[in-house]
Formats: sequence, structure tokens, C-alpha cells
Amino acid sequence: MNKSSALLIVDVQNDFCPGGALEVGDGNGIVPLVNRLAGKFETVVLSQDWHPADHISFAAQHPGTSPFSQITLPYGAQTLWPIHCVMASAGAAFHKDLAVPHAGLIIRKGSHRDIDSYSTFLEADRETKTGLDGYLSARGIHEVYLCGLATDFCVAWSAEDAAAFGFRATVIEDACRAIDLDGSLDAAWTRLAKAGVARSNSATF
Ligand code: VGL
Ligand code: ZN
Repeated sequence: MNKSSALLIVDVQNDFCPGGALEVGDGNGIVPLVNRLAGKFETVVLSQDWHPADHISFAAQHPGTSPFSQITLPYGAQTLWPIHCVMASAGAAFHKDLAVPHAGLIIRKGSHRDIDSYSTFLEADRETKTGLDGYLSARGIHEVYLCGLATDFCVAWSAEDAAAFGFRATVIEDACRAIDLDGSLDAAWTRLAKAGVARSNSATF
């Protein structure tokens, strides 16, 4: 890929793979593809969902609720999740076969107790930046390709925000897997199309 393009590999972590706390069907199936794609890019960024043990997105923090239900928080609607990706836990580690030694940056997100962050650019309060936009801009990146987990949450929010920050954004569809909660995958593709995010396939690389 040209030097102004970056690959963003979203949350390829044990808790999103089969057997993990918030498993995504066939989440591990993308790993060989992601490794191959990474080899095509000079600039590669990894993200890691990285929550404190008492994070606000965990249903366990809201007595009487259960995972996958919704509540309203000061910043808006929040889906509640099983406890997952607790910082420094085995579940938060990258999948053991992810092999991207040349990745220059790891963005850890969702670390503020009171704010979730699906997006790798902007937390759920829609104000707090992770700094990724500045990192990419400073390196002359204009175009961001995305892959990883999960298509309809962290990949989609990251892609939408990439576009909002002025990057050309493309989701590499077969290098992602979805949670698909109550139609969330279809809804995500509709939002992404509106945001001007492109869709492509790894075969084109
Ligand atoms: C994610 C739900 C909660 C994701 C992270 O990586 O898509 N989904 N936290
Ligand atoms: Zn999370």
C-alpha cells in the first residue's frame, strides 16, 4: 500500500474469540487474513479494548440488569456487556497467533471507568479523544483500512470516526466478524454507507 495508508486492526483479543467472555462467532478465523493484510502496510495500528474491572459497560455494575440489555447513561444509550477485556487479564491479550511485529502503535480504549469506547478515535461521550487522529495525521496518513472485531461495534464506530476526522475509510469485510445483536450488523452497514465508508474484500490486496 502507499505510504499515506494505514491499517487499523481492531480488538483481535482473546475475549472476542471463541471461548472468550464476549465471544464473536469465528472471531479467531480472521487472524491469518489479518496477518497477511498487515504485511501490505507500512503503518499498522492495533487497538485493544482495555477496561477497569468495574467498568460502566459491564452489566455486573448495574444490579438488576443482564448482559446485552440497554441502559441510558449521561452520554446516551449504552449496551451492557459481560465482563470482558479487563486490563492486563488473559482475556484482554491479543490472540496468540496475531503476528504483526511491525505495528507502530497500540491504542488502548475504554479505560475510563465511566465512559465506554467502541471507537478507536473518540470515546462514547463523543468528546474524549484517544489521540489516534493526531498520530495518523502527523505521519501523513490520509487513508485508513480497518479489520478486526467486532464489525458492528468497534470496527464500525472506528470507521465512522475515521471518516468524520477526514480520513478515507474502508472496512475490509472478510477480515472482520460481527456480534450481530438485534440487527446491529445491518444497522452498522447502513450507518457506514451514509458516512461515506467504503467496503472491500481482502482478495483485492
Ligand atoms: C466491543 C462490545 C464491547 C468490540 C468492545 O470490540 O466490538 N464490543 N466492547
Ligand atoms: Zn468493551
